[in-house]
Amino acid sequence: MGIDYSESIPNNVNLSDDRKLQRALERWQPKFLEWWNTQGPDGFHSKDVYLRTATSVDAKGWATYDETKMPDYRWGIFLANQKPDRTIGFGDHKGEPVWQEVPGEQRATLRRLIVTQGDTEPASVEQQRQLGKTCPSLYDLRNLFQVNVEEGRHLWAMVYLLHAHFGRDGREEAEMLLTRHSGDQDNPRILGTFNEPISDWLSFFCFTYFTDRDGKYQLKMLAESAFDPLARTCEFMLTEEAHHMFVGETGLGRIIARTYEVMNELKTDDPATIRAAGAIDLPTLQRYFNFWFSSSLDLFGSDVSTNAANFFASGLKGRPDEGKYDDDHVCRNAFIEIEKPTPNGTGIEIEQVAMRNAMNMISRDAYAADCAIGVVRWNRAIKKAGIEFEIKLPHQRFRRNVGLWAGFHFDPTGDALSPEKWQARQIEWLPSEDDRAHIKSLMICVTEPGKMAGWIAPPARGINNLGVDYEYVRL
Ligand code: BYC
Ligand code: FE
Ligand code: FE
Repeated sequence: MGIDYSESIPNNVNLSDDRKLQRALERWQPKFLEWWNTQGPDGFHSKDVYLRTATSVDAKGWATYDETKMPDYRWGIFLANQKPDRTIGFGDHKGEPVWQEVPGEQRATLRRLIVTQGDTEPASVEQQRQLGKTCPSLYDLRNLFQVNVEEGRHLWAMVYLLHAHFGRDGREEAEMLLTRHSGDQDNPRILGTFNEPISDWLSFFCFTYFTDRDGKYQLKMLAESAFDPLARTCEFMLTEEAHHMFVGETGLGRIIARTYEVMNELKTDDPATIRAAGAIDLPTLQRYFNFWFSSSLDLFGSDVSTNAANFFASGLKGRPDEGKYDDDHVCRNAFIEIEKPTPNGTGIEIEQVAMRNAMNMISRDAYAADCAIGVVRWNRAIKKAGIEFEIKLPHQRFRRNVGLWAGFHFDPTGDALSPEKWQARQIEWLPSEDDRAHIKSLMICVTEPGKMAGWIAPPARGINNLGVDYEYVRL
């Protein structure tokens, strides 16, 4: 089905056939725009940006590119095509037809999941609100705005589900998605990472690499859902998400490339000399990775979770790429060994738990393996440049605030530490005031087409076959 652009809300869900739903969404639309204007990218509302917009859900050619002012972006509601005869792929209801309506007994749980997903989308836009002012290039500025408008569309995707399937409660939740704000003392966003400030571009690239990747994995799990409209919504969101992964991976790769270029030019591995040359030394990068990776691991919830077991049993949320997990998609009598801290916190012991209860941990492991792929690639490039340094993702036990390891202390290799040792040594592993001050000092706005800030290498190519020096944002 094509997308109807003559409607005030572009959609492929036949919105005009349901006047009540359409009117409810049209009432939410100005509130969304008001939110965008006050909480979205600060200072760029009147600028033309080279943006892609979804125009069909066809795998080939689903987007068109155009110069658009962000407040005029056509945020719409697009679901992947319905698969006839799709059945539930896992849990107690495996093999039964998927649901087109929300079963009464699942209503509250499903609403909570959709609200949690929806809450992260505008949160990230709020976190990134000020970044445009310190863009390292017009190319990067455009990519930031592309990510921002698409996170805005992801909010629309969840709001559509809330309005279409959850009645008055859903409409109230949709309003609240615009009134919680990232970092707000009184009314913060739901999940931890989405209240962390993103005030520099190194953090932005770490966020798109590590935290948007949590998005990718959570969307993959929800794309397995027995609630078919949710599954189809998430399936299409994943198409857009691929670009967010790309921004993170290439952004970090370009920073690393610029760093080893400077190291080779100056024949040094001294962080102070590298910094003085206006680049980001690799140990500082490592500390930022430690921060964002550990924070993003928390987003998977507790390692052992009755919530997760219920989500799986009832068919609400599967494992990422459920089909890839062996033959057992019911996991009723399956067990798995997990590591957990001994009661006094100084050791590690093994325990058998029901597989269903360990679904968060299983998904987190798949996510961590995906995070490691880019690291291997970067290390290969570093080695090829003749430099001896290996980036390492910290151990999953490092700096955790959610799950079994929360409240205990571990170094990046996973060895237990006393609280005193942790206090004394964490500065080695996490961004220090000094690191942050250096990164901040590099954040200078570069807006001449094709020019890059000195701490990041140019990209290999531009957007949609245009040159790197194309004027992606007209300032
Ligand atoms: N911070 O049994 P537990 C994205 C809460 S990112 C604060 O341990 P459960 C994006 C939890 O909500 C993807 N609170 O975990 C990325 C629960 O509260 P309630 C977002 C946390 O429920 C970049 C309680 O602790 N999507 O799309 O099995 C840019 C106990 O929960 C945290 C989703 O997350 C935390 N880190 O799993 C833009 C999918 N972790 O319910 C976008 C929907 C847990 O007892 N959400 N809590 O009040 C879920 O599937 C689950 O809620 C979670 C938690 C996986 C988050
Ligand atoms: Fe998103
Ligand atoms: Fe994203």
